[in-house]
Amino acid sequence: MEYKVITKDGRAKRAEMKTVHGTIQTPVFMNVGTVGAIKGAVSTDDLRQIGTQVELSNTYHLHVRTGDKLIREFGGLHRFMNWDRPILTDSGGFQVFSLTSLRKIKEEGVYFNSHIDGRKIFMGPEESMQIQSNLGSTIAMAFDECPPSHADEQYIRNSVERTTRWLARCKEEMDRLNALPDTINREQLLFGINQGGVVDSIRTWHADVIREMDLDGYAVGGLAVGESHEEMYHVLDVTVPHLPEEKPVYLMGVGTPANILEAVDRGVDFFDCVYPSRNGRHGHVYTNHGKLNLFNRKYELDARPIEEGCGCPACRSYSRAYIRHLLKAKEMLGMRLCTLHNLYFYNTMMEEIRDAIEEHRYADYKMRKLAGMEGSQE
Ligand code: PRF
Ligand code: ZN
Repeated sequence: MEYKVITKDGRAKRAEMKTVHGTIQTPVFMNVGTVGAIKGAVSTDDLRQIGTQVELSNTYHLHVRTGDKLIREFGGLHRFMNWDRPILTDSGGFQVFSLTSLRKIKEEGVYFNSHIDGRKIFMGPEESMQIQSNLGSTIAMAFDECPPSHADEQYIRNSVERTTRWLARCKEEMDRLNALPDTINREQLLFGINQGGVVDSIRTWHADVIREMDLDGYAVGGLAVGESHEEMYHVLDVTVPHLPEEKPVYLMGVGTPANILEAVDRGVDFFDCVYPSRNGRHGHVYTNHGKLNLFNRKYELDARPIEEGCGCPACRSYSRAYIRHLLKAKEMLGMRLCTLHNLYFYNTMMEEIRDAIEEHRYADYKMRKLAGMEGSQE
C-alpha cells in the first residue's frame, strides 16, 4: 500500500492510495453494498458506469448469510460479486451493536443473537479478522465498540480502553492471516478506529495511542449516532490533528453532502453512508438546488430530467414525470433510477471536491455548493 498526499488546501487533503485492487483517488465516497449488493437492483456494471471507486460490504451480514467460508471457497468477495476495484469491509462491531438483541460484551468479544434466525453467535477481534480475510477485501476494519451517544463518560472510557486492547488483537491476527500461504488477499490492509464519544480528552488520548500502532489507515467512528452536526465537526477539529497526516482518514457512516463538505475541510478522505441509496429508494433525489421528492404532484407532467446536465443513466434517458410514475406504480426501475442518480451525484461531488482542492479553491467551492443546495426547491 502506498498513500501519498498530492496537495493540501487548508486542512483539506487531496491524496492517492495504491492498493492491490487499484488506485483510490481521495477524498472518496464509498458506495454501500451491505450484503455484497447495492440495494435498489444496482449491478457492478452500473457501479463502473457511475464512477464508483470503492464498494463497502459488511462482515456481520455476510457472515450470517451466505457465510464467509462459502465466499472464500468461491475465491473471495471480489470474484463472488464480480467487482475488481477496491472493497472495504466493516468489522461487524457496529452492526452487532445496532442490529442484534441480547448482546453480552465481554473482554474476549461479543455474544449475540443473529437478526436472521436468532442463532447464538460469538464475534471477537480474531473472528472479525478471520471473516474479513475469508472475504479477501482490500481494506479490513478493526473490531470496535461504538458506545451509544447517551453513554456516560465512565462507560465511554472503559469501552475505548477495551476497543484499544481489541485493536492490538486485530493487528496480531491480521498479520498472522496475511502470512498464511492460502490467504485470498495477503496484502489486506487494516484500519484502526478512533472512538470516544464527544469527550475531547478521550478522543485525543485514543488517537495518540492508536497512531503509535502504525496501522494502514485511521477511521473516526462513533459519530453520526445522535450528536449534533456542530458536535461532530468539533470532534473532527480536535481529533484529526492527532492522527498521522501521511495516512488515510475515514469518517464512518457520514453523511449528508454538507457533512462531507465540512469533514473534507477538516482533513477527512474516506466516507460512506446509506443516504444516497436509501433516499433513492424513497424517491428523494439530490440536485445542486436541493433535494426533490419525486412523489410530489408537481412533477406529474415535468419533462425535465432530475437534474439538467446530469450524466447519470436516469437523467440521460428519463423525465421526472416518468420516474414519478414508476415510483407510484412501485416498479423496481423507479427505485433503481433514483439510486443511480443519487450515487452518481455523490461520486461526482467527490470528483468536484478533488478538483477544487487541487486547484486550491476549496473554500470557494464549498461555499457555492452549500449555498446552491440550501436554495432548496422544496
Ligand atoms: N464503528 C464501525 N462501523 C461504523 C461506525 C463505528 O463507530 C459508525 C459510526 N457512525 C458507522 N459505521 N465499526
Ligand atoms: Zn442524474
